[in-house]
Amino acid sequence: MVVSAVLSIIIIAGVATVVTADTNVALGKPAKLYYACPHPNMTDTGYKAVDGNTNQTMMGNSCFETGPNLSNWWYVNLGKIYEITEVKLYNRIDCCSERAKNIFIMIGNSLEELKPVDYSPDPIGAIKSFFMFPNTKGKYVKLQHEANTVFHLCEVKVFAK
Ligand SMILES: [Ca+2]
Repeated sequence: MVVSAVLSIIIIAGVATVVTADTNVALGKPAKLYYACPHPNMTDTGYKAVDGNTNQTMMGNSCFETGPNLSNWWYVNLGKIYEITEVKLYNRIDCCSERAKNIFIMIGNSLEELKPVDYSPDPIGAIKSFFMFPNTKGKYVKLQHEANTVFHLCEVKVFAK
């Protein structure tokens, strides 16, 4: 009887975890990048990283692309302050994946007070998750790319409580 009761509690706890799973709060939010590639018909493609499409090829019309700058950035305005648990980056995989390196992840309540919370000196591979320390809060998530090349990603998910 006692064992049964304990098992019930564990099962209930498991269900509760699923129900309260962190959600991607970047989806569809305003996103900007430093400098869109001056390709015909391309303007500011920052929104493509929050369009919900995780297609990782440039032909899939799902990826943003900057110019070939010494430094690049991309940011999303989450609309309000969230406790952020994870930032998940989807790299372009049809070409040039190695360009997504030397990326600082910055979080803050405004663009003027961003703080670096993680850094990837190496190429991120196809998909990379960055898990935040507890109580990491912010309204803006910015990626600072210091690789002296084009910066492209196909989706950025920001999970929050
Ligand atoms: Ca996308």
